[in-house]
This record gives sequence, C-alpha cells and structure tokens, in this order.
Amino acid sequence: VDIAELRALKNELTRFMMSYKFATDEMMTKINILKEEFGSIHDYSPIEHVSSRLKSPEGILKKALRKGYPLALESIRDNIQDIAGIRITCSFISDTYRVRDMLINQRDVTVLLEKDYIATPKANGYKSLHLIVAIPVFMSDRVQPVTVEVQIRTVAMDFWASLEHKIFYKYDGAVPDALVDDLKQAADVANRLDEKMEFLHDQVVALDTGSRDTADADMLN
Ligand code: 0O2
Repeated sequence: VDIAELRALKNELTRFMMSYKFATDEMMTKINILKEEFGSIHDYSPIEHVSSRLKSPEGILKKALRKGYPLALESIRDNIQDIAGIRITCSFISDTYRVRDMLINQRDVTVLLEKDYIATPKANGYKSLHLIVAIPVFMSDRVQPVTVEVQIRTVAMDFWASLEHKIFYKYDGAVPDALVDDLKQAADVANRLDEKMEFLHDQVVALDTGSRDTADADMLN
C-alpha cells in the first residue's frame, strides 16, 4: 500500500464529505434568514421548522451498491443527490410553494430537479415537494457546485411520512396490505386537515386585511 496515495485518498474523501456539510450550512443559513425575516415582517413565518441531515459514508455506499453505481467519488457525486438533505415543515400547503419560490429565486441556487408529490402524491399517499438544487461552495482553491435535496411539506404531511417511514422499515419494505390501506386512509385524513386549515387561515387573513383597511381609513380621516 502506497502511504502517500492512501493519504491523498483520505484527504479527497474528507473534502468530499465536507463540501456537503458546507452546502447544507449555506442552505440552512438561507432558510433561517427567510424564517426570521419573514416572521418579523408578517405576523407568522411560513417556515415552522427546518432540519438537516448528512448521509453517512455507509449509507452512501449502500445506496451506490443498491443502485449499481460505480464506487468512485465522481460517480457518487453525479448520481446520489441526497447526500445533503434538508427538510422544511410549513403550517399550510400554500406556504410550501411560497417557501419553494423564495428559495429557487435566489441567484446562487440552481434547481436541477423538482418533484411535486403534493400535486401528484405517491400511490401510498406520500406528499411532499422535493427540490434537488445545486449551490456553489467556495473552498480554498476551488468553487464547487454541490447538490442538496430539499423536502418541503406541511406539518400534517410530515407527521404521516415519519410514521410511514418507521412502519416501512419495521416491515423491511413488505408492509401488510391492511396496514397499507390504513396508511392511505390516514394520508387522506391528513390531506383533509390541511385543506380545512388552509381554508380557516384564508378567512383569518381576509379578516386581518379588512380590519387593517378600516384602521388605515380611520387614520386618514
Ligand atoms: P431517507 O431515509 O429519508 O433518506 P431515491 O432517492 O433515488 O431512492 P427517488 O425516487 O429518486 O428515490 O427519490 P424521491 O422519490 O424523491 O425520494 C427521496 C426521499 O423522499 C426518500 O429518501 C424519503 O426521505 C422521501 N420519500 C420518498 N417517498 C417516500 C414515501 O413513500 N414515504 C416516506 N416516508 N418518505 C418518502 P430515502 O433515501 O428513501 O429515505
């Protein structure tokens, strides 16, 4: 074994993983700025909660093997787009699209792929807005575009997805039919809740706008 070669490989691997950490940090900063700024101007923020995770080297290798990708950094970089993952939860369906627009309109964010599982849910009932974006990471000797997966969903969609994920893993992917049906029903209930909450929210906004207009008119009189 050539020690110098091994050391170079180790450094390359470390930088590879670090680039995803930096990209996650950059995206988290962007999202937290939106959350804070929006919340201070309006009465509430469309972003309820944001979290991030980096896929472990083991998870990356497992996915590459499962999908049959060559086990080389370049192939992993090109093919595995969820090494850096960010999940944003919003209160209302309309907010998921609002947050999406605010993110993709930023000049250094490039959308590589968008999957709208809210407009077109998966057969099991899964709903979420998925964006694969690239963001430039500035390192000591290069600028590297790094891919990040952003999942945007409502609190109700998130509640459903966490439980479904647990059940899916518990049964190793072979979930009994009865449970699949129950999960689909639960997804429908979550969807009805989302629609009702959106309706109520719209009414409150209309009330607020009405009373603000009256207050403005009073001020002018
Ligand atoms: P984890 O543990 O959350 O990271 P691929 O990423 O290539 O396997 P695909 O179809 O290209 O799959 O991507 P897709 O559909 O956009 O899904 C990627 C991620 O979305 C998943 O990552 C999940 O986080 C989430 N997701 C997609 N479908 C479902 C679903 O039916 N139920 C739940 N609970 N989550 C889902 P991982 O790597 O599978 O899981």
